[in-house]
Amino acid sequence: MKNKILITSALPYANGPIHLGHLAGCYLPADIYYRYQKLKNRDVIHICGTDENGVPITIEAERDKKSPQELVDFYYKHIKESFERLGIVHDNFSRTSIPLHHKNAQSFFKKVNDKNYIITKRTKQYFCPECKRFLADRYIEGTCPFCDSKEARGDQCENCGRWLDPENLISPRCKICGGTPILRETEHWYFRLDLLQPELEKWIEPKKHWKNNVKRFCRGWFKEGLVPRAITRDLNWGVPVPLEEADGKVLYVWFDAPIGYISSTMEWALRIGKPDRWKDYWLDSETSLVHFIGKDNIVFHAMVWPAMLIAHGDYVLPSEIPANEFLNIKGGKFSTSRKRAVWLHEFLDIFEPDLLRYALSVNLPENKDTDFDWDDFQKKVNNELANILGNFVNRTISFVNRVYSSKVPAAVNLSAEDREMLEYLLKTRGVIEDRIEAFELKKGIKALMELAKEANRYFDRTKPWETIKEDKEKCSRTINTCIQVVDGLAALMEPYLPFTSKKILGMLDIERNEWEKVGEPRIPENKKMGKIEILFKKVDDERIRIEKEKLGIEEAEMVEIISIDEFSKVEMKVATVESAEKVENTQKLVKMVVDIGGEKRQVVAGIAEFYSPEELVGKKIIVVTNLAPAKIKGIESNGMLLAATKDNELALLTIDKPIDVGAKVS
Ligand code: B3M
Ligand code: ZN
Repeated sequence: MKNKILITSALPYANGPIHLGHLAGCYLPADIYYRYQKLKNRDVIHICGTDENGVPITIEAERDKKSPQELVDFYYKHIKESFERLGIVHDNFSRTSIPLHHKNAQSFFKKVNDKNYIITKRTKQYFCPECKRFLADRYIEGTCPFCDSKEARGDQCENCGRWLDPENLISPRCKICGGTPILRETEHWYFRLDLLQPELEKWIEPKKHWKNNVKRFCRGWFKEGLVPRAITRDLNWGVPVPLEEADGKVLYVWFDAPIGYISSTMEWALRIGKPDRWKDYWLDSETSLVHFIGKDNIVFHAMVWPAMLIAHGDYVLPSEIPANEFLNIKGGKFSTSRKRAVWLHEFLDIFEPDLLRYALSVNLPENKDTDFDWDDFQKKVNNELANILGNFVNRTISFVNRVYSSKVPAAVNLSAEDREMLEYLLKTRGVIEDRIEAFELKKGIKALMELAKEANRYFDRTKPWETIKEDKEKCSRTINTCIQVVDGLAALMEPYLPFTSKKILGMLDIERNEWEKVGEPRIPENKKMGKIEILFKKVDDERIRIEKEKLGIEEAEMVEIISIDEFSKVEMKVATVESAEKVENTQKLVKMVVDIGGEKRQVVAGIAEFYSPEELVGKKIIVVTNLAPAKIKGIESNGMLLAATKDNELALLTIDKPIDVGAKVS
């Protein structure tokens, strides 16, 4: 890792509040990474701001019956405050509607234009006869030509992530009136991605360690061959195209938005009274530029933006693009436009910020989509934060208060056991460092929780409540060791749980954490403790019930509609169970051999609590036969049987009149 780090997180559109999906996608990971780098005393800044231009804003403004300016003013403030409440720290949180950004984006465009990376094309564009206007990207919806999603927008399909041109859509419709648009001639400016493909490929080639989702995307695009893309729009809101002949046109929002990273850094430099400071990052090839984004932004950050930077020529290119998958809410996608979400500001009206930071950190969609679930949230808070982490800190400090009049006892003659505990602390620091540097933040927080578990075990094993009577010296060094671990935990949790970390520092009466000292006994003998506090209040069932009910209304609407084509990809057949046995050392699993008609398959299923092996043999059941084989507890399962479940009941699907084994189900 280079020593100078410029962290950005995707600029959220100022068209709605922040929800948990946004946070898990990039804002929380960026903050964890930033706080960690700060603790390591690196030269690092975190830059963000709201994305306030383009169609995403005008559409929402029309819907809300507000002017675009009113809308962005409202959400800029709203988003900034929500981030602050969650403890997300930005060195600068800017907006792309400010004059500085307009000027900067225009000069970027001009330079790229002067270098002949931009051409004009007269093309036909959709015009709505009903609304009497050209329909810029998101004003058109239709069917995605790649994945068949019915709700693809004119600029991008949210379902498959492809970047689209409005003309690509099948059965286009006007988003304002629902009518069918017609094609009319207009002129637009196109960015020559085609010219930049060779250099882009060369640039991406060595990024071997990048996540698969990013590399896969790029490979796909290169294979198809890049083509010039329109970077202007017929719209009256956004950054005007800085050319006389482009009256009434603005830059496409995805052209100006990433330039916003530079503008925000410039604004920061001005604000701190060192107007040239931004150059130290953007103009120095020694800067590590790290873009935290969600997977729907990959194409713009890993292809279009680097191509823009190469074309421009002055600035550093991204070093890292950690792109997370999606956090779903019980199987459905969070979405601002569809108003189905758990909103950050509402969450924080009820719960402490660190509860959310923890629940999201241990469940980050780093390599695959994950789910947010209220029951799971409750378990994480009560069973992990409160019962493990909170418990250890609390039992240690209350012991000091009760037995040692709130003063840290001495650590004389540490035993092997005590030293092992401190070594475990030091080792955990190393693990967390390695994981965070590798953008595996989830593993970092898990290592922290393991440390808290180990610390509780150490406390239980050394039994200070007994040794205080029998072996006072042992008791004293045990508690001293525990205090050092509490201090170490405070430092190691700071990137993830900054509010809790601060509370612990208060309880230890210590000014600040020192990352590099974690593992050394930093808290001196006789140090007087501060005021003790409860770290985590448990979340009760009633609260969870209320939250689930709030979502429950929306849950019904959440059933995803799929096409017949998607459904017919699933091959199901009638099968008979030839033999069945319980899988040893498991409660639920049964291993079966089933005949699916001329072929025998081994299938493992979690039905032991509902059917005995004897009951199963001879039964005719329905099996999905074209699933990729899976290993369940190390045993290969090559098929999935169908069953209905509700409230702890399970019934296998079968046929209601005789038919041959192997018959297809559809
Ligand atoms: N505003 C998209 C989004 O919020 C877009 C990101 C811009 S990053 C330069 O998902
Ligand atoms: Zn699509």
